[in-house]
Amino acid sequence: MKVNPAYSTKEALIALYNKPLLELVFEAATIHRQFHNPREVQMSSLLSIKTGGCAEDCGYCPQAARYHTDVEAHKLMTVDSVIEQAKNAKANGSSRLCMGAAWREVRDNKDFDNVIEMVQAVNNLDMEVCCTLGMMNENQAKRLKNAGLFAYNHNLDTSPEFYGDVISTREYEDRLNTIDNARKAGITVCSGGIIGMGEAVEDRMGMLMSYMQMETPPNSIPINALVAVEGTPLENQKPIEQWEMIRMVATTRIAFPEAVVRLSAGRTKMNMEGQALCFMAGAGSIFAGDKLLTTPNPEFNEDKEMFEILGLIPKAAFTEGEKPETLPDPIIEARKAKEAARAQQLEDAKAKGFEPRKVTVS
Ligand code: SAM
Ligand code: DTB
Ligand code: SF4
Repeated sequence: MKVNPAYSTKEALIALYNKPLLELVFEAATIHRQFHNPREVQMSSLLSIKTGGCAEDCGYCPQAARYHTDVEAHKLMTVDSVIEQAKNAKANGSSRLCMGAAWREVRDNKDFDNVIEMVQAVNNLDMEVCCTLGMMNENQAKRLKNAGLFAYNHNLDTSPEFYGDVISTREYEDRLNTIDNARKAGITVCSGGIIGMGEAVEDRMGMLMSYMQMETPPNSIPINALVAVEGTPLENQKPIEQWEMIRMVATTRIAFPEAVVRLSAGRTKMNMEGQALCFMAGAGSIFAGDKLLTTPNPEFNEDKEMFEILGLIPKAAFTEGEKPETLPDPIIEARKAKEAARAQQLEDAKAKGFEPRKVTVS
């Protein structure tokens, strides 16, 4: 049951969301137990591989170049430092690494070649690899899939009606197309949204309706509470009550029984009891580690303690799908062959007594 036929209209979802809280949590917990092991929670670590300087105008985002936030822009990380961070995340219990880039879209350039190498390397560590790189076309999706990408994160964020109040530099349709491209390439889809941006409950349910109308709804649905960052247009947005987060998680759980619901940004503002109710209501994943992309998140140790108290266990990698095979990437292979040929030419020249010219810089 990919979607719950009892809640396939916006009206039905709104009525569900507004049910007495404990009734809602009970219904969600019941569904959760039919489709998932309620003790298992996936720990996924986020890594911002390219930070800030983004051309888009997403009103919530501290990485948009046009807003004056404290985020320092950084160019793409090296493959080696990504591997180091991935090993650290794995050692702390994470079974998935989600690499995020502050890009409007993927471009076919050296940076993307490097991302392909990162995906290959992290897949070789037996971690589920997820990327969130902005818009991408079908060919780019295929390249990522061949590199061993397990999931692509691309959020619709809110309803089609409210979208234009938050973002003007791209359309809802663009987001839907990228999600389609990931699907066509055989990559699992992680797509959800943010609550607390000033939207109405109708918009929250409108977003769920967009997922309901997909031929295949997302495999995982992250629910983020807005992290209101100084300098962004949403900096003064009133923080949501944690009850709203619990309602959103529970409603998503009931509407999409097979999906993994992710309790995502906003956990630093929740207490353990609030998070416990989210797990009860069907949250099956968290972002782990002291940083999301650019903003704080609970430390690994805090979450370890919470897992112990609540009797939760970290979920192993590839329980929801097979490990993708990493195939050779023709572009990277061609580049390596060219580099090897050049090195060989240099060796041959040296063997013939040729010394490369020394350049002295005064
Ligand atoms: N640039 C790519 C894109 O927009 O798809 C990938 C990175 S972007 C930061 C990934 C997601 O992070 C956004 O779609 C949004 O849902 C979430 N996000 C960004 N800033 C946030 C904030 N301040 N609070 C909560 N979620 C946020
Ligand atoms: C998602 O839905 N939430 C994550 C992940 N997918 C990429 C990102 C949250 C970002 C919060 C703001 C920040 O740290 O910059
Ligand atoms: Fe750029 Fe993504 Fe932030 Fe939008 S959410 S400004 S696309 S990094």
